[in-house]
Amino acid sequence: MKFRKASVVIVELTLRTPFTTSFGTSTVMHRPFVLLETEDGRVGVGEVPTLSNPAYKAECDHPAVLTSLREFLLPSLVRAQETHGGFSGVDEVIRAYDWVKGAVLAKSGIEAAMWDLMAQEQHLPFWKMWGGTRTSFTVGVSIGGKNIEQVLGLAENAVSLGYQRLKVKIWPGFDIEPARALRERFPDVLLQVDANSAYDMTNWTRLKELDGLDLLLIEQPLYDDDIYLQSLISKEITTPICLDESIHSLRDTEVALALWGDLAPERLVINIKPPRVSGFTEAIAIAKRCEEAGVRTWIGGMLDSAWGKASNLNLNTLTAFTLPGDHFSPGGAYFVEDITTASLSCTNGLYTVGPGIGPGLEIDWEVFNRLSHPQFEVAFA
Ligand code: OSB
Ligand code: MG
Repeated sequence: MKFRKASVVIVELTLRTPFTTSFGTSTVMHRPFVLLETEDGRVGVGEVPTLSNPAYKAECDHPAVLTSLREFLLPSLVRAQETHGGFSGVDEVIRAYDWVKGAVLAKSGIEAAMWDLMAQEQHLPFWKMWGGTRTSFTVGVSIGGKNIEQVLGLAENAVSLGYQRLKVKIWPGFDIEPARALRERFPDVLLQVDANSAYDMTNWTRLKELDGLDLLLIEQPLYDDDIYLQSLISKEITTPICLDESIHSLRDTEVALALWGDLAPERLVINIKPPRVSGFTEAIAIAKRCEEAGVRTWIGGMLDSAWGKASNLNLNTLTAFTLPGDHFSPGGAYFVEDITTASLSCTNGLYTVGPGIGPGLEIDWEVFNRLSHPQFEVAFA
């Protein structure tokens, strides 16, 4: 495959329901999309699910992603094409920019665009390319509310639509009460909480009060860059700890497996977000390694557009991803207007993949272009 041009645009997506986490409330997302154009005129699309600033973690903001793409990643692709004449597949694309440290979200946008081109060339849905077999599976919702009433309202709506798995955002002072209220209201639902690293070594012990509420897991209680301290507190709290922010690669996963040791199958869970681990290739490698170690995993979301969500849902067909992921908004569609011709839908909390090429949905170019702010283009020789 030979490229003619890469362009990066920012698509402005407005959330239907504002989303609150320990690091703030999001309403409008400015999303870089990588458009890779081949010499024969096909276009591959990759979303980079950025947030408005680096409060979730480093380099997840759009200014950082744009810089990495413009200054380092896309120029590396241009040089690799000059040297090798083209790319035979996704692995060769990854190899072109592998020398860049970090920039996991930015890298994932290029990889996703390349997967889209490969899918178009092979006329296959992602799930078939990835060897998925489970065509129907349970999906969950992530609730980021400002107060108990709002959380209960969003949960009520999700459960009435048939969702059987809820995740709720917590932070110091807004933790035990919302979790207890949800558990009392929904005794049988799969319930988990996400702290987005809002606790530290002085106040985490408060979370021990969550043991007894039969939670599936506590996501990222401590520091975004820590694995070790979370492995220590995991020995003192019976609810499993799930790592999100601190896992970027298979190597990070190996560190967690080693630190949890024999406790890993029972006490460790990994949230695998493809963009946070540089792309689908690494996401699959992590899931398979965890499956081998008997450790549970699931696919997290980043309030992605329907394009990104549909791609992640294809990944869910691999049985190595054992728990339901974050894929649906409790308030209905995530965005006032999304960029695909059809919206994502599921029945009774179950999603079924279809025969559609790539993610299984198509870009609505009228909406995409109308919501896009062009940023830059990189020409290939
Ligand atoms: O920590 O999982 C997170 C959204 C933005 C940033 C971080 C996180 C989230 C979510 C996922 O909770 C929400 C979703 O995409 O459904
Ligand atoms: Mg999380």
